[in-house]
Amino acid sequence: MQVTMRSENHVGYVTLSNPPVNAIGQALRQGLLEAVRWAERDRLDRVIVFGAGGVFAAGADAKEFDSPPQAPHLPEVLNAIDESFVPWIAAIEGVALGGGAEIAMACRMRIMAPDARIGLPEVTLGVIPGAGGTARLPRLVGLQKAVEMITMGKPIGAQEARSAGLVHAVEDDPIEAAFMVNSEELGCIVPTWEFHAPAHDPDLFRMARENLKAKMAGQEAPLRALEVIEAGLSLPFHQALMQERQVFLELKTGPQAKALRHIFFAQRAAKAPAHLRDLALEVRHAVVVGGGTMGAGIAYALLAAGLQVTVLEADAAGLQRAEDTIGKLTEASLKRGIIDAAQAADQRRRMTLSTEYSEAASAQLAIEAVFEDMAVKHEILAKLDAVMPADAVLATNTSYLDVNEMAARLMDPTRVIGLHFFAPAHIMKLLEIVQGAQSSDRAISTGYALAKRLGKVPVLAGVCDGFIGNRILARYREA
Ligand code: 3H9
Repeated sequence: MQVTMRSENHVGYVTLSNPPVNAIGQALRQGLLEAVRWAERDRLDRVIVFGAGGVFAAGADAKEFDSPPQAPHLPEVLNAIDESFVPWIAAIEGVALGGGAEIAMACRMRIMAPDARIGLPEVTLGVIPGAGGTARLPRLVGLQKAVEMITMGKPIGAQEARSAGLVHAVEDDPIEAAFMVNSEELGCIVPTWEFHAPAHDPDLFRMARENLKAKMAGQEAPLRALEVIEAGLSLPFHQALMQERQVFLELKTGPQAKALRHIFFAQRAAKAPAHLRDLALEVRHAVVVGGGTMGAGIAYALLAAGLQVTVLEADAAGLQRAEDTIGKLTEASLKRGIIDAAQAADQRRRMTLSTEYSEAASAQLAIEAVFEDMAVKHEILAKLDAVMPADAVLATNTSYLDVNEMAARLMDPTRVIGLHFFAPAHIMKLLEIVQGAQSSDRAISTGYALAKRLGKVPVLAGVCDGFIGNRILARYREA
């Protein structure tokens, strides 16, 4: 059962349960519709809907998008919630994305946990919201915010959602808070579909259109979403929903949505295989050898992920260059608002720059990122091998050299892997994990865990010239 219901003192508790992220497929839609009828039949005072496993719902089950839609469809289920005489309250933990956010918006009230996120990321899958998102969100937060959230697809945090008027409260325990809501207050809240649509603002749409053409060039869904929001403003609510649904269904089977879905599932499929998941060494302190462009970028990525980082360089000039480059990356993050001053100070506190290999003695991972010279790599790995704990992982960021040859001279070649970053290392998503002939499962697993911690997409490569990314690049250049 993907939707479970229970009631206590006339309060209904409806749990969405489709692990791991409560994706909304046919069974969940059916269960929700039955829950609406159950709550009405039992004349409950309110229904509190929440997700199992600390996640509200990650949206429609994108695995269903290749098949014809099966009833009941999400828009009709959500209309039933919105129009019900029993008020529903969404208690949001984890994420409420896409159809998950649309469920929440069809409820009379929304309460979010402080670390939860809500949003309509449909455009990132090449579609637009298909269950009322383009009609309900502008009614709740106004045009500007709705256009931004729907066309850019970026979820927002609880405080921002509260300021925007998308949620009514931010509480540590949203289910308990939903139980505590005063019945009279709840009874006074108008169903979302009865809210007035905001007034049309042609300038806002013109500017948004220009912005999208520049920022999301070539992508169909963001511009179609904009059209649908605009057209919906002058339509009665249920007609706005119908035109939205039509565009959603059209885009869903189109080539852009198919390609973006393929990328989404391919990236998830690239994570650690089951037999490697629990073997990783816990990395708290990492060493980066070489503070050039690549090394500094790697060091910054590790700092941004909360690790203690030591950068080793050959001499004082190298140290100065590394410090300057990392400093510039910090400044850029500060300027773009990715981190605040306190976080920048914390990153600086966690960084050490040194010429002494003894600084690596307490680290669990070292990544060498010096220039491509086998003799230099041998020397560095030997020095690390001598000072680091026996179970520490030694990684090379080489782009072309033979990882097996590097491992062969060490006392324990099983602890050597390649961790091939792409420039700029703190931004590019791909991380190639290069498996040597003798690399241990533990070392490979540590590579996967690091990729997850850094928010990167890991891809396992064998030892060969250029691994995967650079081989693709070579063919591309040839063509
Ligand atoms: C939509 O909602 C349309 C509606 O408007 C209209 C409908 C009518 N479907 O990423 P993870 C799987 S469009 C199916 O590794 P995390 C994922 O494949 C949707 N499966 O975890 C993986 O499976 P496996 C709009 C999904 O903690 C597992 O869950 N929503 C979906 O790093 C764990 O995922 C979105 O675009 C899905 N929608 O991140 C949100 N989502 O274990 C897309 C996840 O077999 N999802 N799975 O490899 C995300 O952004 C992230 O998955 C999330 C969790 C942040 C939720």
